[in-house]
Amino acid sequence: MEELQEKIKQYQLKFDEAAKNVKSPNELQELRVQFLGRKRGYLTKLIDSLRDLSPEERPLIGKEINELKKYITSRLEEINQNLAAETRKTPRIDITLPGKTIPLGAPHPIVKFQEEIENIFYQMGFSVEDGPEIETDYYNFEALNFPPHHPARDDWDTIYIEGRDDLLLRTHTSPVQIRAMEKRKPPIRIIIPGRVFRKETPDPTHLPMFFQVEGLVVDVGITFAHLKGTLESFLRRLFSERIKIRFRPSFFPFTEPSAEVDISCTVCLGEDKECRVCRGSGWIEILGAGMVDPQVLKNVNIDPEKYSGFAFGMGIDRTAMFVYQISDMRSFYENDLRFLRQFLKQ
Ligand code: 2U9
Repeated sequence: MEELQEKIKQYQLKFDEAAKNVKSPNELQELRVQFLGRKRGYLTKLIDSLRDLSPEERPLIGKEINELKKYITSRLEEINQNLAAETRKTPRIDITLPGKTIPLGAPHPIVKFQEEIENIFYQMGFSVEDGPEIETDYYNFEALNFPPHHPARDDWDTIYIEGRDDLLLRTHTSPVQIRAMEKRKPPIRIIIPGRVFRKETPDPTHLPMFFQVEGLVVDVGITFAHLKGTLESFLRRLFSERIKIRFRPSFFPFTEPSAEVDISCTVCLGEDKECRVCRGSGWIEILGAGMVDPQVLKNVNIDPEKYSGFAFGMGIDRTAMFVYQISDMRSFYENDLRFLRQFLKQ
């Protein structure tokens, strides 16, 4: 009987020792089977050996075995709880699961299109400049030969800064060319893409903020032929070698003579009288341009007797609408991912 009591003690010690090293539910299960297993568990063996005891001794040892069993059962449960809490703290990672896609941003279609334009001019020897979006009346109008209070200003529906009648949101990127000519002497060959602002109610073809690209070339002996050649090669690179190009006389305060540039409709090739893009005319108006007015050169201290220049302007959003056949300019600014994602693989 003493021998059996000693064995019970030994098993308890053995259990405590083994319990310390349990680190996983699997190990816990092994321990459970080792001690409480129905067939070969240590406790089952102890119970079997009760047979060798006298009927007086049996209840005594039986009780001790039962207590050990209760002890082991409650310790196993305790360890089980601890392991579960541990797993909640450090969740196991299933490395066989497919990875989560991290959504990546992408350049806006207008930005991509602007970069395409920049690249073409860059390869023709132009550099890209930028300047302030908030401007003074002088840089936005006066230096560009808009006389004060002249009705021509009304065509540029200007947004003024409240309480500051000298400050406005630039209506075109032209003030940047004025600033560039103030800083540097010719030769000048620059383009200026950027945001411009006009007091407009949004509709499919007008927005109070849109993008423009303007260009300026000033040097000795620049003629209208340079203007034509530069714009023709730009337009053929941007659209297609096969387009037709025509120049129509026009008027801008800052250029003389001035022209508007049309390209043949890239959608119907002039063959669809009902074409939504060119409205059946076969032509799309794409650029404004002209020879820099001598007065504008004088305003920045460049001698118009020695130097001449040409300039041009184009709406980036408006042109992107033709290229991608978008019927409402507002689509570019609504941040609808279904719209934006269509440009991802262009
Ligand atoms: C300087 C001298 C001349 C820039 C020019 C245009 C013609 C033009 C419009 C195109 C569509 C604006 O976005 S739009 O509404 N622009 O037609 N812009 S010549 O001429 C300049 C600029 C700066 C110093």
